[in-house]
Amino acid sequence: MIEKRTVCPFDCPDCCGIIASIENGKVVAVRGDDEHPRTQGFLCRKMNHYEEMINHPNRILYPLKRTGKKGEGQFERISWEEAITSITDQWKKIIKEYGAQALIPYYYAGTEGILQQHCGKAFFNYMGASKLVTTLCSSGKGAGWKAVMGNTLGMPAYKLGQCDRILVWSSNIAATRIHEIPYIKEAREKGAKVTLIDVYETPAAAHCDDTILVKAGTDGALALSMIYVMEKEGLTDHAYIEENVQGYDLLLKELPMYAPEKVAKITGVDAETIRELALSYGKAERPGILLGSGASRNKAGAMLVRCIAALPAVVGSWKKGFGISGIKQTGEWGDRDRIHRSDFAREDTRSLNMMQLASILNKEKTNPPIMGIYIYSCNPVAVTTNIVELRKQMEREDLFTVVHERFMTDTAKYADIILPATFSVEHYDFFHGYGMNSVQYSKKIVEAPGECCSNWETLQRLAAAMGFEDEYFKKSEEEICLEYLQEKTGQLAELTQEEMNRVLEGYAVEKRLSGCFDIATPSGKIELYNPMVADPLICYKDMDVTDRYPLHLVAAPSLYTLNSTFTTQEGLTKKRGRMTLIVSQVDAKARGIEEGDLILCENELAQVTFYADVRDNILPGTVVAEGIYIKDQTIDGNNVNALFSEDLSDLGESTTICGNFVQILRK
Ligand SMILES: Nc1nc2c(c(=O)[nH]1)N[C@H]1C(S)=C(S)[C@@H](COP(=O)(O)OP(=O)(O)OC[C@H]3O[C@@H](n4cnc5c(=O)[nH]c(N)nc54)[C@H](O)[C@@H]3O)O[C@H]1N2
Ligand SMILES: Nc1nc2c(c(=O)[nH]1)N[C@H]1C(S)=C(S)[C@@H](COP(=O)(O)OP(=O)(O)OC[C@H]3O[C@@H](n4cnc5c(=O)[nH]c(N)nc54)[C@H](O)[C@@H]3O)O[C@H]1N2
Ligand SMILES: [Mo]
Repeated sequence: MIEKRTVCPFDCPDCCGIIASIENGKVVAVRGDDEHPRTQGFLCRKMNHYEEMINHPNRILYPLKRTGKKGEGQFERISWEEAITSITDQWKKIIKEYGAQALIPYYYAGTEGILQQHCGKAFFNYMGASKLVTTLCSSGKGAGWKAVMGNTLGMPAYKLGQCDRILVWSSNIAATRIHEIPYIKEAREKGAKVTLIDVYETPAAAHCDDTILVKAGTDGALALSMIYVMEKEGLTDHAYIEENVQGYDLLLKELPMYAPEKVAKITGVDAETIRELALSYGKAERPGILLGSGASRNKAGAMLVRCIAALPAVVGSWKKGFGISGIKQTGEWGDRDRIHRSDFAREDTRSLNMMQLASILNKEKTNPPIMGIYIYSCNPVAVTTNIVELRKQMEREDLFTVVHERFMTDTAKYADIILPATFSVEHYDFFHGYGMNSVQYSKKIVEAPGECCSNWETLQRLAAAMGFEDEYFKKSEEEICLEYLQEKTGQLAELTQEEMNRVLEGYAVEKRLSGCFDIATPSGKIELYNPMVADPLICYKDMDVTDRYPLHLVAAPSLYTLNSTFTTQEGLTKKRGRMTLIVSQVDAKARGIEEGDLILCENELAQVTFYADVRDNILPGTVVAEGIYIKDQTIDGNNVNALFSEDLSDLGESTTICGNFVQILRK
């Protein structure tokens, strides 16, 4: 048996180091890498048995051609040669008849590796296909941050350990940010109080001193009310504001609207709790916020983030490097455009938003119509929105669908041709975690089973058959990775030779940032007033609730799965349990619903059946669905995403999967 170093490829801030045990050319076990600077030998419950996923009997090992109806999942094996010829013949036909923009790639973060995640951009830019706007995750949060802080980096996560007051805001750290927990523990041991602010009491509460439940989407009002109290109590830092903050004078005039008594009605948080929260935050020497993404996934999500971003500005804690973590907290490692190849793109190419896939595929809505889609590293039929309509569009007989996958996902079932994809241990790639400022080269450590092929090598085969002549498409993935890592750009330029040698050997190398950054906005100030955006001054924006659909529906992560990844792992899905909707006792009682009842959750888009999980630790008016259930694991064929619209956030065009409304009734 031999051991090789690798990295967790999945979409999570942590980017854990892994040691894989290999026997007879197969990964037979994995453990955390003790030498990883941050994750230090730890792996989450999902990754402890990565080998089971890699060696799973249901893996797709050969190219497949559809034999049944779209969506049914019946396929037969074909050769790679036949697959490549059928795909490229069809693409050439589409390009001739409709133009290259009738084709679109569709991808997201099945793997976080920089090459394998983004390599399709070079290919489809070269082709001239429609571009995809990739806002499935937290672009609203990013845009809100940018509107206030410009390109300033957030607080590095390790600084949470030095904070004397912490707000874990809209993040289920027990599921999604496990490596922040030791910092929070460290701070608590030194006496810091830690408060969770969420719409329901998640498992993250076990790592906090108390929980404040807030009505979904109203956190902006809560933050502004905290500013109201801190201003009144003399806890704002006027000298800092004078020099570094733009628009506070304008905000002061609006603050009376945000008195705790008024905001209590908006947020469901009582006035006394708001006051206490504000006082403890305002009095802290080193206050820190760990901001997750949930609260930003609604139509006013970027504005909500702008309000929260104002908190460290008005108390002046940024000057000591204490502010907000969980957001843009890593620098760039190298020049990503080496992979994206925007130089291949044509200027007049249209861009289409991935959250609106059902509309994109609707020939009446998109002109020229989309006639071909190439989906890789993403499972849109399970993870995006408006999926009842999406399935209908995916059934279009004249839509040519290629899916590059590892498993027979809900999406792959709609493919005309499926191509078999590799796991991270079977291809070359490089990573840099989004929660920690590190870089790691991930070598191919075992041969792929069957005829599985990596994202890049698959595109190379397609490029050859399309007649793409640029030399770039002839480079091996190992070559691309090594050239990228050895070009001295971004933070790669700051590595010593010794550190670079470690990177090339496959170790993660971390660069610790101080957290004391210059404000990188156009004005050089923190912009509570930003004249470049639609609502220049930060404010609270109301949600449009209707009587018909009075409950705010929130999608939240599960401890046992990662989006739709890991839904193939029987052990994990068993622990995750059946598909439930978390409902408050008040809302349940009002509808005669009891724990475990089958309930129908509905709005204008769909009706979805759940089991009721009735709790007292969620505010009335909000219902929560944890995790993504693939079709076979749902109760009536639909998961929660059937209830989410294609609406986008105010800035950043992000998904609004935490901001739609529903009604529930007992079945
Ligand atoms: N186990 C596991 N780990 C994961 C993932 C997973 O699915 N499972 N997903 C990965 C991905 S893709 C991402 S983007 C990251 C996300 O990780 P984070 O950015 O840390 O965010 P989440 O934990 O997803 O945040 C969701 C939380 O926000 C809460 N929330 C929703 N709306 C509101 C609101 O209006 N106000 C407040 N205060 N809270 C609200 C939800 O109840 C939920 O607890 O995690 C990654 N890690
Ligand atoms: N209800 C609900 N919906 C959500 C969320 C939620 O919490 N709740 N979270 C949202 C968020 S934050 C995100 S980021 C998205 C995530 O949505 P996606 O990016 O679609 O993520 P996954 O569902 O994990 O699916 C990734 C797919 O990529 C495949 N894959 C993995 N590695 C490779 C590879 O190397 N090559 C190829 N070709 N394929 C590969 C996997 O088999 C898997 O089917 O979902 C969003 N949707
Ligand atoms: Mo995400």
